[in-house]
Amino acid sequence: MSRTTRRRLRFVILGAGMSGILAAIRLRQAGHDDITLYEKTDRLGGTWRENTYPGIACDVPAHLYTYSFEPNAGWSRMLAPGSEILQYFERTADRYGIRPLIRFGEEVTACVFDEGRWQLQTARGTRDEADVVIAATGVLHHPRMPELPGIERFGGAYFHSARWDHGVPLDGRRVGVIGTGSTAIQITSALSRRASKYSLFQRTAQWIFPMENPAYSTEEKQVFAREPERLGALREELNRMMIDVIADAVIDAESAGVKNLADACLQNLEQGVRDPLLREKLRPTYRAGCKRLILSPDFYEAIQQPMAELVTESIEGVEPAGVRTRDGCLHQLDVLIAATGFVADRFVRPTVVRGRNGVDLDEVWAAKPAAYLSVAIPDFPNLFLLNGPNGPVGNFSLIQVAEFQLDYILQLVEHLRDGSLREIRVRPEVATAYEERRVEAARKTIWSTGCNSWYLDAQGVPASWPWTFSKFAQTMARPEMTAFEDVA
Ligand code: N01
Repeated sequence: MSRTTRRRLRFVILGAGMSGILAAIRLRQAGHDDITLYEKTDRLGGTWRENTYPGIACDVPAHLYTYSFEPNAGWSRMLAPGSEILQYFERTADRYGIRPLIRFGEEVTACVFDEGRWQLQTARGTRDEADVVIAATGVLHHPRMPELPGIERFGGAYFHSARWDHGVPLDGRRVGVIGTGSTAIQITSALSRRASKYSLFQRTAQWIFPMENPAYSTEEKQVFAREPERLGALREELNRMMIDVIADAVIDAESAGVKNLADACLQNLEQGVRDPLLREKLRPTYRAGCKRLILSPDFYEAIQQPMAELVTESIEGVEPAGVRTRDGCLHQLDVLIAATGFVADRFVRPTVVRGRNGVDLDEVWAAKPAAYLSVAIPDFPNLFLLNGPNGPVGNFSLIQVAEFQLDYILQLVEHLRDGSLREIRVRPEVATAYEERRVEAARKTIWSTGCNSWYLDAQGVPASWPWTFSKFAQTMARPEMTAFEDVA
């Protein structure tokens, strides 16, 4: 088909976070011009709009958490703070003219495939149509609240880490945080010196990898701005480090890399915690890397502050004055924060998605969410996911992951544009075989060695890409078109 007779495709992107903005930019660059992003809130930025807790920063080096086509010479630190990251996305969206494509305050509630097109409806009643839908709805998006008997009687302020109430004063107050995931660790580093009493309620101890977080000097930033090749070299170096030291190590529970990680974490614990009793409380009983590895330069210092207390007794309930633990102790608090993570298996849901012949995504995913290469689902033609189910999560930069996935999707979509395919449907048998291989490999990873984490699906299998990063890059470089079928 000649360029002039190519189909003009209409795209709808769900969500204006990191991957939705990426999709809009790259679709435009590929020559598509009929694009709408639906964003349920009034601001872009996804997770970085929602998570504003004290101490928030990315937990991969910021120069990797950057679009490849939009380097940022100005990152202030190795692990840049969340506010800078949000500004980066806003700036990038403006620079590439994406904001006018976004319909803010419009939550897509239904996507129904009918006669070759997706019919969409929003909570406000807007109806729309698209040839292609890209779900860029994020992963860790639905806060998981703990069950706390008596919480309704608590006299202080109570909220989830992703719903931070900035009206609540913290300085000089008694602050309690539930959880020891990446979020709680960052909050602890930021708050344990500010509170008059800081209580960290730990259910499970965490391995902490001692990642330094140096500031970039003004001179360094100037060099990065002047000499893009220096910035490129830094990015490459950080990429290699993250892949070699973490990402490729954790996929083999018996690898030398995993042992090195464990040694570094253990040394950090032994040298970083002075009080032997506290050290034992902080010592995990599962293997390093089994939960998402926590990278922190200063958590152990923060939890050893005079006003900080690590509470390892389990929580019995909440009373007006604070949290009562099983040993009978009342931990009096003014503020209680649930840093208890997210329901990690929702993806595009609760949007109702119906594919061919009325097949309901919620039913297809009843046992667990799955997608071929985490991008495409049988019976849901021309619907693609970014950072969808079982994609890479092992301390990768999700921007890098989304870029690979998007390049893959763009190649698929080319078949619609040039008319060689009318619909892009992944063959069910191919998707099933892929998922079987993935599950088998996932069982050999360090994530599968006996801890509990948000990486595990309902069957206890790690919901992640279980192979090397280079295998991911190779697989996504070019779609295997025999995996797909057209309209029968
Ligand atoms: O959540 P989590 P998170 N009673 O699920 C505990 C990303 N992230 O928000 O281990 C008591 O990891 C739970 O205990 P246990 C990053 O990918 C990125 O911290 O299940 N405790 C655990 O300690 C990260 O992995 C950045 O026993 C309860 C904690 O709460 C992901 O987000 C920054 C409990 C939850 O940990 C999620 O991290 C921060 C209960 N009822 C986070 N329920 C970036 O830099 C749960 N817990 C991009």
